[in-house]
Amino acid sequence: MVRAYVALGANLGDAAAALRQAVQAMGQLPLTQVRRCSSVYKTAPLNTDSGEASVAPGNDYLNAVAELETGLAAPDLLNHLQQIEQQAGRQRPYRNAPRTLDLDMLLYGSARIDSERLTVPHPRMALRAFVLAPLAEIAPELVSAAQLSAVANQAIKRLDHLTAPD
Ligand code: A4P
Ligand code: MG
Repeated sequence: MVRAYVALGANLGDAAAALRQAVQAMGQLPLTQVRRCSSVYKTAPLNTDSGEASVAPGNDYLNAVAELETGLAAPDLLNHLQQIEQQAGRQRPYRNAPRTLDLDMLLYGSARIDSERLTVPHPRMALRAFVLAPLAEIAPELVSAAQLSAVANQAIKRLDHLTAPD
């Protein structure tokens, strides 16, 4: 079994419901349990395409991070995450488009993966308070104080807790 971390994001439709349903759906994947979920954070839309973070136009996001324990291989887990995105009505009209649900694999154990479909650790995670803050909440050993202070200027607001399904 491998411990994997998934970032959840949504800024279209009922984002809170989409995050809750995604946690439930991840808990029903084969060989997979949801071990922990962070709080939900309300975050300004961010563009990190240039390698630096800047606020982008669009609705605020809800973001969270979940810890999974999984026996799925990383490419299989990615397939399942993409199926859950599809079930949430995800469309991809253009890069960084508003989305009903985005599920990004942040970490898959200590694996380093660089294939056409999958890069792990997620290459933009260190630029994003909306990833680092919820990750630090459930796995403080994975995020350094220096990393958190590097994104401390990004506006994020902690809301309620997401609950792992029984
Ligand atoms: N892919 C490669 N590595 C991974 C990985 N570790 N996890 C590939 C998931 N997918 C990975 O993703 C495009 C392709 O990346 C996939 O087909 C997969 O094979 P996508 O979700 O279809 O497209 P996207 O959303 O345009 O790209 P991506 O990478 O999810 O976008 P980003 O960079 O994650 O940015 N601001 C706030 N406040 N909150 C957000 O959640 N999200 C984004 C999306 C921008 N700004 C945001 C937020
Ligand atoms: Mg994505």
